[in-house]
Amino acid sequence: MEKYEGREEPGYEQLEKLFSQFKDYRGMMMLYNGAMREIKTKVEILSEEYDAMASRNPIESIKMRLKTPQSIYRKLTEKGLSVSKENVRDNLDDVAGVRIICSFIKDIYTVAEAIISQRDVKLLELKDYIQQPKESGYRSLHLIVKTPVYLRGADHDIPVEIQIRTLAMDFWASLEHEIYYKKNHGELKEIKKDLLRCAEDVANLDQKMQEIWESLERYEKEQGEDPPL
Ligand code: 0O2
Repeated sequence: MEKYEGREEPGYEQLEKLFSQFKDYRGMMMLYNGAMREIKTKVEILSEEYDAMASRNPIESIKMRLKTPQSIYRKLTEKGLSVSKENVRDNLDDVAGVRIICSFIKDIYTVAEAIISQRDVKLLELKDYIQQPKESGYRSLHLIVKTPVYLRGADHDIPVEIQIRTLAMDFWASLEHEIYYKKNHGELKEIKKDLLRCAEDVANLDQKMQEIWESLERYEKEQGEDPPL
C-alpha cells in the first residue's frame, strides 16, 4: 500500500475492489454525471445567448469533471470516514464539478448571478475565495448548487460544485494544482512563498486588466456607443 499523509492508501487494484463492493456506485455516479451535464448545458446556453445578444461574451470556456474513486477515497479518509454511498452523499459536495473561465473579475459575479437565478438551480453555499483568498493564494468563486436529475421513476436533487475564475486565476490554480497542491510538501516554505507571490502578481494583473476594460467602457459610453454587456 502507498502512504498518503501518514496513512496507508490502497493501490489501484485494491481500490477497484473496494469500489466494486460499494453498493450502487455506478448508479450514484450516473446521477452526479447527469447533474454535471445539466449545469454545463445551462452555462453553454448562457454563453450562446451572450454570443447572440450581447456585444461580448464573459465566458471564455467551460470544463467539467467527475471526482475519481482515488480522490473520493482520499477526501473521505481525510474526514475520518469510510467509503459508502451515504458518506459521499452527506459529506462531499464536489463529486461533480464544473469550472467556468471568465475574462474579467466582474464577469465572474455576472455569470454566477445568471446561474443561481435559474428556477431549477438551488444555491447551497457560496465560497468567495476572491474576496478572501486561501492561505495558498488560491482565488476563485465557488458555488455549491443542487439541480434536479430526472430518472424514469423520480427526480433527484444532486449537488454540483461550480468554480468560476478568470483566465489568470485559472493559469495559477492549474499549475499550482499540478506542481504543489496535492503533494503535501508543507516543509518547502520557499516554494510556498514563491507561489503565494505569483498568486498576488496574478491578482494585480487581473485588477489592472479590469481597470483598462472599465476605462474603455467609460470612453465608449461617452462616445455614445452601446455598453459591452
Ligand atoms: P481537486 O483535485 O481539484 O478535486 P470543505 O470540506 O468543503 O470545507 P473543500 O472540499 O476542500 O473543503 O472545499 P474548498 O476549500 O472549497 O476546495 C475545493 C476545491 O477547490 C479543491 O478540490 C480544489 O479544486 C480547489 N482548491 C482549493 N484550494 C486550492 C488551492 O490552494 N490550490 C488549488 N490549485 N486548488 C484549490 P479538491 O477536492 O481539494 O481537489
